[in-house]
Parts: sequence; structure tokens; C-alpha cells
Amino acid sequence: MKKQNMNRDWIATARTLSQALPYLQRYTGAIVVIKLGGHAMGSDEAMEEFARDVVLMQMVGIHPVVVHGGGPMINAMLDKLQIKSEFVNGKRVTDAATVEVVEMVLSGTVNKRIVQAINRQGGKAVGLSGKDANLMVCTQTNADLGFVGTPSKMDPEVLHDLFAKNTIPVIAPLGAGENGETFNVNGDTAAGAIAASLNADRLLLLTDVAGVKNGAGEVMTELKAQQIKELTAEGVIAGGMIPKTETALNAIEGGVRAVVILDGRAPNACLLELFTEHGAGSLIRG
Ligand code: X2W
Repeated sequence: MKKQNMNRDWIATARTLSQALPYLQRYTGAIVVIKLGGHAMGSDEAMEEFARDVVLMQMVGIHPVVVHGGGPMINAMLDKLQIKSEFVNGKRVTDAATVEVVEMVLSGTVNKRIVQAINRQGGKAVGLSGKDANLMVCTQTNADLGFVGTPSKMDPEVLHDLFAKNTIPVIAPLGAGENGETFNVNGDTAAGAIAASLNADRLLLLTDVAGVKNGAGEVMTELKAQQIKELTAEGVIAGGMIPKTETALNAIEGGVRAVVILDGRAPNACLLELFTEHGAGSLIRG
């Protein structure tokens, strides 16, 4: 690289850092819950970059919480074991054999991959599921879905303990039932319930789409909860976006300040959202 270009690069880097100051000040002490969906979990390099962003958030005074999915990874393991699986309204019909595989994949492989990636970037992550310390107790969602749970009683104390120790919680979306059952919880639903229990400042839903689109197919950068309701009634918000916007509305009603739906595959998506004027994806407020 020529010296002149290099100077320009460094000057731009310094300016970027300087311009981030108001955002850094705004988020000091803030709780930011990040939902990392299975479809947004890419290569090892992408995971490394995500982990670096999470560690950076913590270094500047944010309390990040990662809640993850892993639907595609569960599908791959069920295929290998020749267990058939189907979804009804975005939720996996989960029998006793399936829930065992779900827990093995989510609490095992997927959770530990994220924990390890964060620790390799110099952070201190601890993996847990909704079962740990009674974080997320569930009831059965409906009998036809089997062991699919709806969060019914949240106890986020363990998360506050981890914040006090500068430890980053990484949470698999499983919950215990009152009778000792293991429940499979949709990752977005779990992230929304956890964010609400913490009265989080932000819930970032990292997906594989750029955000909520209007009738013309353009991403809407800011929306009110009421607009979401109208766009859903008009059929503009449809399909796979509905569980995301429903999670956003529930989270906001539950006390989360704002929810952002954004493309987790975009480079440094979380930093772009939190630390620049530009933001990323669709910001939803009450
Ligand atoms: C999900 C849990 C994982 C998940 C499942 O079994 O696939 C239910 O459907 P993504 O990657 O975020 O979609 N649970 C009840 O939500 O993963």
C-alpha cells in the first residue's frame, strides 16, 4: 500500500472512532440482546467477526446477551438420524425423540461454537439454556406441537450476576416445564422473552433478510408498533417475517425500548446498527 493511501485509511479509521463517541456514550450500561438465527450463522470467519463485535460491545460498556437459534443445524442432525420433522406456523412439531436432538444440537454444538468464538476474541462467554437457574420456565404451547414451549416464568437474576462479572451469556432456546419436561422454544420467541425480562435497551434480531419491507419492496428504516399492525393486516408483512415482527411487538409491550430486524450476514451488522448514524435494518419502537 502506498504511504499516502495508508495515511488516508488511518485518518478515516480515527474519524470513524471519533464519530462513534455519542453512540458509545448513549449505550454505556445498556443491555443489548442479540438473537443470532441459524440462517445468519455462516462460515467460521463470519462467526469470528460476529464474536469480535460482541466483545467490542462489552469493552465499551454494553452488557451483550446472545440468544441463538440453529434450525438448519437441527434439520441436518435429524436427517442424519432419519427422524422426520415438520413445521406448523413456524414451529417445529417436536416429539420426545426430536426434543432430545434439539437439546443436543442447540445446547451442545451450536451453543459451544458461539461461546468458543467469543472466548477466542478475548471475551469471557458462558453458555447456558433457559433451563439453567430457572431462567425460562415454559408451558406447552399446544398439544399438537408436542414439546414446544411458551415462556411463562422468567428469572433473569443469573444474567445480572454474569453482567457483574463481565461475562457474556450465550443462551440456547430451551426451557424446563413445571413437571420436568424439556421444551423446544422458537429462538425469536426466547430472545424476545429474555429481552423483556431484562427490560433491554435493544433487541437485535439478526436474520438473513435486510429488514421489514414496504409495499414497494423497500426496507423501512424506522417503524412504529402501530404501523407493523397495519402492514400485517394489509398483507404487506407476511410469511417468515410475521414471527419476527410478532416477537418485536411482544418485546416492546414487555418493556424492551426498541427492536431492530437486520441482516446478520452483512459485515459488522451489530456495530453498524449501534455505533453509526446510518444504523442497519428496521428499527421498531412502541
Ligand atoms: C426451533 C429452535 C431453533 C430456532 C427449532 O426447532 O428449529 C421451534 O421451532 P432458528 O435458526 O432461529 O430458526 N424451535 C419450536 O429457532 O432456530
